[in-house]
Amino acid sequence: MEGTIKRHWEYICNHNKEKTKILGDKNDDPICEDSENKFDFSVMSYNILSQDLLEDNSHLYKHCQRPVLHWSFRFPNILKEIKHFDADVLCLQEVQEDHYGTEIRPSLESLGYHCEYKMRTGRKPDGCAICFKHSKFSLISVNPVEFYRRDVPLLDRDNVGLVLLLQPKIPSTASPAICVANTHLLYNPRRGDIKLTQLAMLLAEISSVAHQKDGSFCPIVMCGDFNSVPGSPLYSFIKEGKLNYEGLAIGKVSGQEQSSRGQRILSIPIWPPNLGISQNCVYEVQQVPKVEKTDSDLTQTQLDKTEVLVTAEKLSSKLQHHFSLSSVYSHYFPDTGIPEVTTCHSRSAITVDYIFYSAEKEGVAGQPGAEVALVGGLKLLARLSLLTEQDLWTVNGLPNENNSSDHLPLLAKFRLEL
Ligand code: KL2
Repeated sequence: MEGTIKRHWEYICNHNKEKTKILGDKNDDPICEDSENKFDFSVMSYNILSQDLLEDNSHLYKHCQRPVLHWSFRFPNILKEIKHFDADVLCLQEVQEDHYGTEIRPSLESLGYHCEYKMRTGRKPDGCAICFKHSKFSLISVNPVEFYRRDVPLLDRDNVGLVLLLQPKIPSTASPAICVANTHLLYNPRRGDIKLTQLAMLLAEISSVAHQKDGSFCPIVMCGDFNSVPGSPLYSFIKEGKLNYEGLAIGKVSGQEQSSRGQRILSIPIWPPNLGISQNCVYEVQQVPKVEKTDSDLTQTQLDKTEVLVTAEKLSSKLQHHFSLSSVYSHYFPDTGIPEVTTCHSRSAITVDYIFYSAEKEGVAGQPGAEVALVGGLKLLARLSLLTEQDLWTVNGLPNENNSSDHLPLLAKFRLEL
């Protein structure tokens, strides 16, 4: 058809390297490609553009021909795309509740998906969905996350996340569960303080869901629209597992906009202690000061000392998390250095959508006393190539006749070695 744009599968060349077996001495175990001891699955992350948000922000879609903006035109296209790619897991954002109930969920169910949904709080029309193929997984747990907190003034926005724990269906072999998270972080380019706190809340929930009995984490896939660009402090925090935000302006966190005129510097700490999330992005167990005597026996001076200690501990401008996460995409075309884009409309063409995953690592896992907690590894097999802004303007930007959101779907194929 005229105006269609081709995306191809990129197979990731993995010059791998003998796998380090941690358990036992089964060195006679053949490590071959067609081994039975694997579980392959594919994941799509797709912001499908809620119709209400499209209509509220109609200035962003002036470049579009009117008919392509109707939901009755867009939804069949989106469904066709989902059906065509046939991913085992779908992480969808901007899923409008009324459309979810009447069309999206029934359609996906008839394609063999089990669907879970978390609507945004407040009066927001949309939410995040995670759908998975019955044939591939069974559901262990559903864990919605609300980033709105009545008791934390900073957290006055209605964004949400959703974390599922899924059990791969494999004959005869035991498999760890897989933790799949989906979110759509706050858009406001100036409020990096809120974005980082929302991310910390999602990471804390993932920690709690992915945590296994032996203290390690099961494999993790974290998808979504993070409203932050590659290389930004928020993005780097996800990938590096640490961030020193001292002196960082709140408008610089996401990298969506250049100017940080008149912007506040992030406070230390970013979120208050009553959120119950540590600087390591895990839920805090209620900390009781370790004192021999009961509270009533303490003098005021002793209490002051305790407080000072607790405060000193918390006055660090460093964030951490325990996962080692890789991005499915590399965000630039290797030959030209031109950026990939995941969203394109009249005001911007940038990457804000990601599929992050806990990558298989050689040698590190199982080292006694390793600093980083053990995270189950996935191998990236392939990804569906993204496009440049220029590619997209040759088909009139987004949405267009064939691509019915202002975002592109991201797709990855993973392997879990058992
Ligand atoms: O970046 V987005 O689009 O995933 O494509 O996330 C938000 C924005 C989404 C949910 O809040 O609505 C879009 N200017 C541009 N886009 C906006 C604005 C705005 N002022 N407000 C919301 N969105």
